Amino acid sequence: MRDAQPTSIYLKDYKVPDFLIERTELQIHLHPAATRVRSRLELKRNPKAGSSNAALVLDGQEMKLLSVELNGVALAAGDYEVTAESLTIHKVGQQAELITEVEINPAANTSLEGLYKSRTMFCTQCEAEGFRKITYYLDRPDVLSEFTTTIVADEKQFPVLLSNGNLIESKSLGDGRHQASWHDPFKKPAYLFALVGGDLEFIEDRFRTCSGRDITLRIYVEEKDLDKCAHAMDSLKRAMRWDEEVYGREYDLDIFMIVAVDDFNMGAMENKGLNIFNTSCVLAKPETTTDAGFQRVEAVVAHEYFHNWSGNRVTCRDWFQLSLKEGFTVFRDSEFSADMGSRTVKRVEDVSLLRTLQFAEDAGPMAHPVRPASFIEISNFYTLTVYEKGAEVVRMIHTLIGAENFRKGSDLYFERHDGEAATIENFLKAMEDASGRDLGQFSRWYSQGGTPRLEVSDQFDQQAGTYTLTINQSCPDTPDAKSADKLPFHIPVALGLLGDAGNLALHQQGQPANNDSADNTHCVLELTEQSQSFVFEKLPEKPVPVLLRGFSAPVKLHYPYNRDDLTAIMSRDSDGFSRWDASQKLAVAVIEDVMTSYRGQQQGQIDQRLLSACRQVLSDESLDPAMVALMLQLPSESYLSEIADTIDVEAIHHGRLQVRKALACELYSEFKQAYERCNSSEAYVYSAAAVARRSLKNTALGYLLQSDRAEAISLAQAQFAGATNMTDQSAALTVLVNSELPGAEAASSEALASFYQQWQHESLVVNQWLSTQATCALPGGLERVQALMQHAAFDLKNPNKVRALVGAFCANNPINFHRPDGLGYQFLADQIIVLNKLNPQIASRQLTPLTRWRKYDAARQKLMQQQLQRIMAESDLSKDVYEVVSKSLAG
Ligand code: B3K
Ligand code: ZN
Repeated sequence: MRDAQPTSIYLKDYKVPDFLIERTELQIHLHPAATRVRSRLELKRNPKAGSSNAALVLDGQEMKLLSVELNGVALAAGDYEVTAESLTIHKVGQQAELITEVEINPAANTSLEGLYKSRTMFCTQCEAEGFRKITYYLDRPDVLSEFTTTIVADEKQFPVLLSNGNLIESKSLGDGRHQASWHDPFKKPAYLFALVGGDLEFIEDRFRTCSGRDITLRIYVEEKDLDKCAHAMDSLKRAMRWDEEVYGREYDLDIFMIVAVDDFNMGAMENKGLNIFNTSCVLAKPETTTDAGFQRVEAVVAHEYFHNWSGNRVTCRDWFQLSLKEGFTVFRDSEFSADMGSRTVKRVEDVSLLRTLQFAEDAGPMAHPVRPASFIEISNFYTLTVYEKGAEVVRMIHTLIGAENFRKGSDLYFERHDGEAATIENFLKAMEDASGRDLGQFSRWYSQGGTPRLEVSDQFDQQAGTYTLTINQSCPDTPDAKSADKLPFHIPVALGLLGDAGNLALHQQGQPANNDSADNTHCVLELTEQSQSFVFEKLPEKPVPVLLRGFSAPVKLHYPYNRDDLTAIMSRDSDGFSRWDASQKLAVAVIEDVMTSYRGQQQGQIDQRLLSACRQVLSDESLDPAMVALMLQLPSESYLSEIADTIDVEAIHHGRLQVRKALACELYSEFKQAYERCNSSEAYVYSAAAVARRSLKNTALGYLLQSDRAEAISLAQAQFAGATNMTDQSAALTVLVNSELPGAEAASSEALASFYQQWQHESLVVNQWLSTQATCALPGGLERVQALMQHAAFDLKNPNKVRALVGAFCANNPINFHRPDGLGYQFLADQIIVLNKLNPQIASRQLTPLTRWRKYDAARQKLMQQQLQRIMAESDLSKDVYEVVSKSLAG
């Protein structure tokens, strides 16, 4: 919490540290309210620092300093200076040994940053700046040290004591306490430190690395969760193998541990050798976990494991470089998931997320470049831009230089910077050196914020058989720069041309013919100018351009497709992503028709082309059922809001719903058939094929319940009652809860009660139950959520519960959250004000929906601003909340 106006930190002010810490020895006596931390640091002056007599300034917060000893001499109070955020010692020589002792209070730590209690165990979260709540330290990622950690605790209450690296000693102290010592041979910054103490059980497995070393793998959980670890363990082994095969990366310690904790601010954390996970990202079994949950576990386990190289062995010089590890690692985990399941499905999921949420971030008041130039609170910059857009930027490098050069570049990067704290320039340089390509212009993707916009026009010369595409690029204003001051990006635009019978051969003027390539119907144009034309020759007919195949760049592309063009792409293009994208564009156009009628208080007509395209997709049994499901799912209200200039909450909700209902009624028997075709009684397996079938089945069920046939209710009830896995059970619950059919209300209440009765002891399943109700779009949403806030199952101190109820309601229930009287906004502000004191990171995250006020009508804008101002007037605002609220209100 702050005492003065928080200040910004700038990338341009980066300075190397004055001191380095060669070795760090910690002795930690765990006690809920009074943990003692003794730290022994071997310091030396940094030869690269300018000053040779600078004072030693250590970061430290929220702790009681008990003693300071420098080179064997206890310091008197006058020899050092302590503030709320630092410990300064003025006279320090070339080398020094510093011993400090502090006392901290983990039980009172509700921010879940530093050392804290989750249920009965102790655990830590240090990234980005949590280590400074454990001891005084140079808490910055470019100070890498060799850590030895001894943990002392009550033997009965905390039989398991873990830290990074290898266990070097473990013994009983004979007085009811025991201790364990861990040594991590790899130098690391403090943000990768971890400690766990608790009454935990584990499952164990082994992995033999490519060079023949045997690694012990353990997943630690509370005893009740031991039956939910197998999927994470399998995922871990697959990720380890994949990283060897695809990146040549081998694991380096003798043991790799994962610990599951229930109170966690995000998904998981890549601490060296000791990953700490939110239970939601590690526990999975068919009865309690949906397919989406299984997928998330696989992806997050892989992501954190991949950080061992992209993040830990090569770390970041400063927090502005965050995307160096996060963008790259998201790209790595997303390729891993693509290889494990369906590549096209994974691409569609990633692009949907990016276009819905990252594009909205890019257009909002917190927009920032992939490498921000400044921040007030770094925790606010673990964003979709740094992660997902950062991954798209790495993907574009992969597209531009090709898979082989990309691998050479990553090898070079890891080899050059192993054991170092690197920058984004270092990464780009390795890619340039490996490929011989100049990425100078490309690097603007890291420094210019906002989503570029491409305007495409075309011209066909029938006689000459030439087709000219002209692409103009621009990028809107963002807080970092005005549109006019932004320089053109280097943008790969993947392309195909579609003729009446399929994809046409491409002969690009001025380019060598690519006759020997396996596919001469696909190419990647490189846009580098503000406006550029590309000419294709020898075309027998005017083609439909299929632009941005595979979503080759994170941009908004505008081309005047007509609806027949879109149905042609949907049915004939060779790129699965583009077929899906065309289906979404068509659906958007049709929903927009209905929205226009809704505004004019007329009954809208649904364009028959959408109905017949959906009918065709539904009946084509040769298609991957997962893709069929994705093509049938209408664009979400959040996506429709993102692409709107001004968000018309009611028109979007009712327009989309009307199209959904029309499809449900008109295609009832097709949906029913698809449902039956995909409904199997075989035991649950988690495989791409089985997930795909369940996805289509449950998408079909969703439509059936939006039809006018009351019989659909018994279908959902039967699925709910007979389900042997959570995917089917929760899908049935969700469709019942959202149905307006006669009889649905009673069926829904009954199902909700029985679901809770069945699963009340499974916290993660209860979260699902909370979310399902929080996102129910029927009238009365706020009242339902307010009642659930009082339910025994809810706990404002647990981030998963907050996300499941408050987060789901405010972000994913627009028609109820944005009710015209503003009570939804007031509700959110009430929660933020309480959370600001309990857990600033969670408070600031939950704020997002209010920050988007500029996109709404005048009346809503005013109501949202009022709530932001109300939060701003609170005393004791955390830096996290202050930054987001002040930036949202500014300008
Ligand atoms: N690196 C962590 C995120 C830490 C967030 C700190 N506020 C998890 C991840 O991206 O893998
Ligand atoms: Zn990460």
